[in-house]
Amino acid sequence: MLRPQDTTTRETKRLDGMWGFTADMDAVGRDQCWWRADLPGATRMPVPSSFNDVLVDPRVHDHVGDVWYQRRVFVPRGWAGQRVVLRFDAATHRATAWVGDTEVAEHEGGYTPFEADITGLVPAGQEFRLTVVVNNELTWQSIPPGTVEVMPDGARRQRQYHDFFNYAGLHRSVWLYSSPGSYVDDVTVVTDVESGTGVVRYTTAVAQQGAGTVQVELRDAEGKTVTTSSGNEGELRVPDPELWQPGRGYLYELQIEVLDDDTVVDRYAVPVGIRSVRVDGTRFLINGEPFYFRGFGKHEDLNVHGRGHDDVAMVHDFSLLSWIGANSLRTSHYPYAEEVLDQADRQGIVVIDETAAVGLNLGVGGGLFLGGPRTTFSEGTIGAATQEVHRLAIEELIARDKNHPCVVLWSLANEPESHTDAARDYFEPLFATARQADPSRPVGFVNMMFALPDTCTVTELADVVMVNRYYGWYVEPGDLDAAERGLEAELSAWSSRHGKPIIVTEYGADTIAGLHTTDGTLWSEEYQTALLETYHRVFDRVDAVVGEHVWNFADFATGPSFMRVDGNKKGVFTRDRRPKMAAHELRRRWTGVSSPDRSSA
Ligand code: BDP
Repeated sequence: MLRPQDTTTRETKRLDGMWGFTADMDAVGRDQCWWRADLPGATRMPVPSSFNDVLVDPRVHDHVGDVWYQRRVFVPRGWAGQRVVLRFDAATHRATAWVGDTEVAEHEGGYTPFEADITGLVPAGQEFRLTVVVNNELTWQSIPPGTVEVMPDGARRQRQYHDFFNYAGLHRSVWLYSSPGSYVDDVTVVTDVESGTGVVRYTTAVAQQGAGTVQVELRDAEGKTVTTSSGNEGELRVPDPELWQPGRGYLYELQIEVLDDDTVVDRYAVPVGIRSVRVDGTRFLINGEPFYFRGFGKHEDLNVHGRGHDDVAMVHDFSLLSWIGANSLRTSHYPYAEEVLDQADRQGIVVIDETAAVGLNLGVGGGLFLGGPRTTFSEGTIGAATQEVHRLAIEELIARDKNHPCVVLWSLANEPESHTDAARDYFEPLFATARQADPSRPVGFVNMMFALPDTCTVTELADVVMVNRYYGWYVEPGDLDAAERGLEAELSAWSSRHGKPIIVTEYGADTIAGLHTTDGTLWSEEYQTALLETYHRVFDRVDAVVGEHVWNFADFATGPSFMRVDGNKKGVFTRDRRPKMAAHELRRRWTGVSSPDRSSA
């Protein structure tokens, strides 16, 4: 799905800012048709944001169910005769929207966009009441899964199988945009490098094209025309191209025009990074060169904002990535805002793009927290309905992110159960879905320690091995010698058994910033640093390891748990982005620079 864009034929209007907001504590809003009038008891709520931490009200913070958003919107006078579209970048985890009294959109999944063509519902120059109900419940039919428990006093409590707070709301921008009636509906760009020549294959879908023709023009970063072509699909060849490379996000722009005779009916532009991605034995190649992933699993998580997108915080995080020498990140554990991928495209940060399928593993959450293990894959738990939601989520993710050069690998799930035949049955069709939606990128999933090289039933389907390992923390806590032995033995086994590149997608230790000890005890900054060093020694000895992503970039909020002290503290930065000692160690390893470095100050 294409992002809204201002061009000579299109206009956008962001509907961000203050909205009316009511948490539907008694679950009566749908029956009482709250979209038909002003919301009862509405307070003001900023969009984008998670609603949970904005108001100081534990009932809102922990609310399970519906919340309602409402505002008035003007359709600009100048949009008469245009197609008018309402678009939500994300509503977590599902939403229904009404324009006036008319339902216009319904969407499942908290991290991918959806839109509604509302042309004709409201004439240009007039206003309308926009109402959205957002629901945050996690069930066996949602990604991620969960269960809602009703307490004796009627209170509803969310049970979940993942380790981050269940933030919800309108997390990203809401838009009204115009386009002509005949418009570019979709563009797919796949690039390659063949004997030094850049190849840009494009396919366009034009809605109501009629007799119109498509003209494309590839421009370089200075805006100079490189080459042109016509037709709904084609191949452009760029001799001696500036490649998109890790650390150097060079972008061309593919300008697409729908022409009716000589008149430009619609115009849309897609940034294009020319690069190739391939897996060859145990190597991960970008532009034919072995690539080594250095970076983090992150979260979209910030004090007060929750998971609400914020450009200021995003640019700062990318600046920290560059300071520390990271070249990549994983969008753990859900698709991030498109602004993040744009920034990564421009900064040359390589991205492992993950779906929201986290917690498909009842042996962990179930065994530890819910009174006895349950069967993960079954019709009463994660079954055919979940799989269908998961399948759609994969398709929506790829449809949204397919044109970003930064994305080099799809991650279909984080730490699902993957040592059973049922897991294999569940995942096989999903890998097929991903490969069909995008034959150009490798596909994988993130493995958890319960499925080892000889027992994992899903790795065979993947192009790379991605593993999260916690030797020295959850396993052999405090014993880094044992951790070193265990990790090396296991990574060597993955390498010899599967012969695929290995990315260690999580490793780390909870660390209270400011806790220092002489003997490097658990939770201290010394222990986090020593643990990372231990892992790095092993990575440097196992050839098939092609990447290290520390868990986590920054401390982040979680649900209540006796294992968490005000959230997960495995951040290399604190939640307000101050470096712990380990940040300096990583910077030394990844850039060769010892900090603090004030040489340019
Ligand atoms: C891994 C999960 C991650 C957790 C991490 C941890 O993938 O979401 O936050 O463990 O426990 O199992 O810190």
